[in-house]
Amino acid sequence: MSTTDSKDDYVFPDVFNDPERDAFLYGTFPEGFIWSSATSSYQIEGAWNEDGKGVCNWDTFSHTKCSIQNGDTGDVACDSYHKYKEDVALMKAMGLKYYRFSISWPRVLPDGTLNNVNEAGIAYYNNLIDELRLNDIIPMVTLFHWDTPQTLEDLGGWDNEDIIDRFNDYAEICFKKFGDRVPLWITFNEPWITSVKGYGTGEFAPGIKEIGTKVYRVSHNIIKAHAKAWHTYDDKYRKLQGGKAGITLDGDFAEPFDRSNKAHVEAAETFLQFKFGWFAHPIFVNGDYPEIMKTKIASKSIAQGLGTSRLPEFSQEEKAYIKGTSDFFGLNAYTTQYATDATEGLSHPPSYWNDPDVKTWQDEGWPKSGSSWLRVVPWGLRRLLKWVNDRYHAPIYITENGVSTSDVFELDDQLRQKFYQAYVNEVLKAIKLDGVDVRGYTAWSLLDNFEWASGYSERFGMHYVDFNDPERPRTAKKSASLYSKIVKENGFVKEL
Ligand code: GBH
Repeated sequence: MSTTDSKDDYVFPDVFNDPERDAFLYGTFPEGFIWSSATSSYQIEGAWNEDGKGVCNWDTFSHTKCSIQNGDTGDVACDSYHKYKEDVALMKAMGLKYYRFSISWPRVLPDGTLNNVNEAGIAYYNNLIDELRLNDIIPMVTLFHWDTPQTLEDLGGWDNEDIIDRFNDYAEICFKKFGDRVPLWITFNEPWITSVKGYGTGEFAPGIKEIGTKVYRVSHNIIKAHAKAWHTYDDKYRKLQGGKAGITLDGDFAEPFDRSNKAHVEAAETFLQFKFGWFAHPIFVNGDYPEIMKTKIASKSIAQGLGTSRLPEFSQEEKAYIKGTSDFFGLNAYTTQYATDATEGLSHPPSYWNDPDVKTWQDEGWPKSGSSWLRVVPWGLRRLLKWVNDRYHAPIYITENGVSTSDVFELDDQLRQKFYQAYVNEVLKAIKLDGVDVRGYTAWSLLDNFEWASGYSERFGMHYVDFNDPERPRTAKKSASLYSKIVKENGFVKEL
């Protein structure tokens, strides 16, 4: 059998029928391309109350009845707090060059402040980093992947602007303690989620439902906290440590349903501005929100009888301080939506969902995964990369990309193998054919883990984890060897 045939198996010929767009591209990635896989603290560590760790918002949320599917919690998760050496060995076996993990803020600072530094927490991350370096794996570290110290959540969390200084203190202690061995820092993972799911829909911790108002204030504070931490790195650590610091944003790509319809094209753009632009425009462009957000939210707020816009404003000084505070664009990408214009009008109470006047949906024909929101659309990633590149002109690190299956024991994970083959190939096309500056790719996830409100019912791992076994054994799925082959070949080499 020729390899062309076997590659064809991976490009979903059954559902995607644009031969030019979906054709497989052979070739290799630029020299030094970063190949990585990712996890996050609450999703894998467990040891929720061990060795002096403080309580986080997700401990509280998952211990509250009916928040998480099947009553699951991250109390033990993958037990990576005790099994990190095994995790590193799995990456080593795959030939991965980088590992993206996150630090649990309350494991380092149990009450969220410098008043109490947990040496055992610092030791844990030192050990993990040293184990990685010993195995020639470079750490890419996220400071905030959604686990806020409960003490700070109790004071209003991200809706209380005091948290900006607390976050800066936390970021600085991490730079100080770990920065000699960490060349890449990510301040926030997907602030959109913290804001919209945490304080808007209430699906995620802390479970607050103020989707039209608080979400805008929360994001405002996160943007300022990000900028402050970046300046701290830039002013005090960059010269010494020589690393980079940036932010990771998430979002689905929005494809105009009909590209020849101007209203659809504008709607897709508006959707992307409300999703990425909300954070990326201030940070990468001019220190301020996208015009379309400012106009829409202000006019709706006034019509809703509010005296001022629900979208807060940055002062001139803040704009200058925020602009240019990311050394790269961290991108988490999973899926795509179709978009058209829609007249949502005014809602009472006001809502982030209605503010853009856009309707989105997914094509029923796109392959499903184990998550209701995630349909497999490889070509959307290439378009998204181009969209980000054209607007923000920063080197792009894909900090997450992956697919879920439902909770079944499956080692020959066909869907995930196809997914990685096809999506990574779209990244290659973005680089080679569109000239997009992509520097790295990160697979989500190394391990099956605690999938937030879905608990353990959705599995994203390249390694199967048995959550019923107290030892939490890990077993490689076939996707691990497929991804490992891509990494070793630095792309897709045609075998003759
Ligand atoms: C990432 O977020 C997380 O960083 C990671 O921790 C997580 O495990 C992983 O992905 C897999 O979920 O239809 O409006 O409800 C995922 C990003 C998930 C983006 C769900 C938007 C649905 C939006 N997203 N999502 S909505």
